[in-house]
Amino acid sequence: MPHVVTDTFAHVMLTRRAALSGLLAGAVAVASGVVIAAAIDVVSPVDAVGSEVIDRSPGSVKAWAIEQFGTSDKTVLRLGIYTILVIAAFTLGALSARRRTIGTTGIAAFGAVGALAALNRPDQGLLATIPSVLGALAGIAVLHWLLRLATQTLHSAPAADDTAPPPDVAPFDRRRFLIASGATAAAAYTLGASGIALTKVRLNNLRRQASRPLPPLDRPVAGTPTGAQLFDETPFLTPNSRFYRIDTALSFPRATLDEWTLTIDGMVDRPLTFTYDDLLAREQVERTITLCCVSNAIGGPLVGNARWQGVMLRDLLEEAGVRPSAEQVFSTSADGWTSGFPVAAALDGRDAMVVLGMNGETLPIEHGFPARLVVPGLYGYVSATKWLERITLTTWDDAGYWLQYGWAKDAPVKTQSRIDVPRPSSTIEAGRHAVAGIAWAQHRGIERVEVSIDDGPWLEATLAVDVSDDTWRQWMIEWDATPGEHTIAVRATDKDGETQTADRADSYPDGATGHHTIQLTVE
Ligand SMILES: Nc1nc2c(c(=O)[nH]1)N[C@H]1C(S)=C(S)[C@@H](COP(=O)(O)O)O[C@H]1N2
Ligand SMILES: [Mo]
Repeated sequence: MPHVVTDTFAHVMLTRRAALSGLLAGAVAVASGVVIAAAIDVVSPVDAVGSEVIDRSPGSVKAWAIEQFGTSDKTVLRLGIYTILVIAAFTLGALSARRRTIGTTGIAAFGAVGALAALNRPDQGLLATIPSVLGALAGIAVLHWLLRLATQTLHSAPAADDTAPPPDVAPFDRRRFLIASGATAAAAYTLGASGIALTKVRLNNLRRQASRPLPPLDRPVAGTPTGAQLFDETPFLTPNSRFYRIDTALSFPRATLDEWTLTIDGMVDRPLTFTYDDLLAREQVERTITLCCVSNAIGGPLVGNARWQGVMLRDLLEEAGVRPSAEQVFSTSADGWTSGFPVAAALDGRDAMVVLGMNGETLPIEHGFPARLVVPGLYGYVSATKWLERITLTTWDDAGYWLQYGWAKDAPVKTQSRIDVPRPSSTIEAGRHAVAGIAWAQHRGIERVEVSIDDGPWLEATLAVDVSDDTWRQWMIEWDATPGEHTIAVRATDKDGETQTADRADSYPDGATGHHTIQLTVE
């Protein structure tokens, strides 16, 4: 029955063309969304969905993603979303070979998801649904157009005269379909590339604003004080480009300097609002403070040390007049992220700051331009709000972003230490070697660091100059390495006399514990 074979073959070919049509329609939809979003300066549908995924996924998943992928977590998320979109577009296209409504409904559903996600973002409005809606419409139109060209009448074999194609269905024209597909791919590519280019323009505009130099300091701090740097691998001051970045923002919040203000409100006598220039006009101070992430695994990279320039938070709070009933300093970012810490931490004399500059430069966008908070001794998730817009004095009834996922309300940083040299799992030559690293216990300070080799006695390491209780301290010890496999462990003691516990705990819910331990081979 050659007829049936032809039919089946024709069906397979049709399904393939339909799948390709779906893929191309999906590409046009997504690329249109990106370019329209960039043109009208709203969040792109993919980023909106990504942000919703971040906010809606369980706390354990989020913590896992940060621990697994660290600062690449966003790239991984985007790749995930694009993979799902490709598979969905392909499948919807293939299914549309038989029923067009499947493709129409499918693309419309994706458009609806994008629109709802955008609408749900704290800093976005109705306008943000337009890229999803127009993108979906473009996708549906392209899908129908390509499917019409892809359709081959199955019984167009010359013998079957009585099943000749109905007059409105032209026989399949391979050349036309290929040209149309190629043109669609080119269009999707052009749209996507324009979207990326427009997004870059926006980013460059932001960067230009963030490159405005800060006023000079009366008393700048010494960059790296003599004796603070014991080894080269980890600089005492982490350059901005190497400073870890952790946040939930897929694209930078849309704030321009002329519109930006910082408001202090809630349980205060006088609510205050500052413009960027207001803050710059105030006395500028600079402090070196180590910032770390609660998600940092033992030995992990989510810690950095920088010189922060800005104004003291307590000065602003005193001007506003904090009411005695206020319990929490609750802050909100331009993208709706929140954090909060006890009022005491802002007023107990520690250098809690509204930060405008980092390591002598205007605060980079990645780290919170125009302004952010930095509070020595507290993890970033309860205190270090970037793209800061509002500081509200309130009670504990308000819960910051991560508290909703079960992370601790009370989050002082835990005393930690890390071995940076030699590298874990490396192979080194027998002989004398420096074992070195960093230790931090912000607001309490580092008193002592000890190293144990192959579970031997704890040997006291040499400490770098004590710059301040709020900064990390480098440490170093000489080791006569003998051939074989070795284990090196480190532990620190803070100035309260508290020594790091050996008990291993995950970072959830208030920071990891345990001794950083490395294995290496000596030849
Ligand atoms: N707006 C905003 N601020 C934020 C976050 C965020 O997700 N959004 N993450 C916090 C967390 S968890 C940490 S550890 C620090 C990290 O600051 P950095 O990226 O400048 O290193 O920023 C804090 N500030
Ligand atoms: Mo964090």
